[in-house]
Amino acid sequence: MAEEHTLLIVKPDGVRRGLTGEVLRRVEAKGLRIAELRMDRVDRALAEEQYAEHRDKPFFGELVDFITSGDVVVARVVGERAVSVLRTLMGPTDPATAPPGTIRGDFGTVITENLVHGSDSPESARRELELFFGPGDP
Ligand SMILES: Nc1nc2c(ncn2[C@@H]2O[C@H](COP(=O)(O)OP(=O)(O)O)[C@@H](O)[C@H]2O)c(=O)[nH]1
Ligand SMILES: [Mg+2]
Repeated sequence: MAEEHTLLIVKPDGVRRGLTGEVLRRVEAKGLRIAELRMDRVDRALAEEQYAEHRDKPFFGELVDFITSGDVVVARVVGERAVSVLRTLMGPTDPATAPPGTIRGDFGTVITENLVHGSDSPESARRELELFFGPGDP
């Protein structure tokens, strides 16, 4: 058993399009558990910290503008290998080529508006969960 915690964000496009329930349904149906959940608004400082690894990328400004453009839903998701299981449910970054059956593959075409964020490693998950939920569980 290797239960992990990871951060899920339903991005502003997902919330605006009424897909929050669909995303959470898939997470729960897969067998992961939603341990904490809230609707939130990401300010620029938090967005820049969350996406610090992308600071020098050409799309950084667009990414920060987008994630701060509307309400998001943030969740602490827990379960066996939760980090990689959530990433598999999400699908690859570009929804235009993400396979059908994945969240990104089923609901989008534009890379900036790819519906969901999920931590990419247990280390990222710890860092990002602390940003959004404060110190606490792993
Ligand atoms: N416009 C644009 N946005 C990108 C590109 N690569 C990544 N992004 C956006 O930046 C977010 C963070 O990138 P990354 O961590 O590499 O992807 P993720 O972990 O699959 O979300 C992605 O979810 C996309 O919304 C790109 O080449 N162009
Ligand atoms: Mg990432």
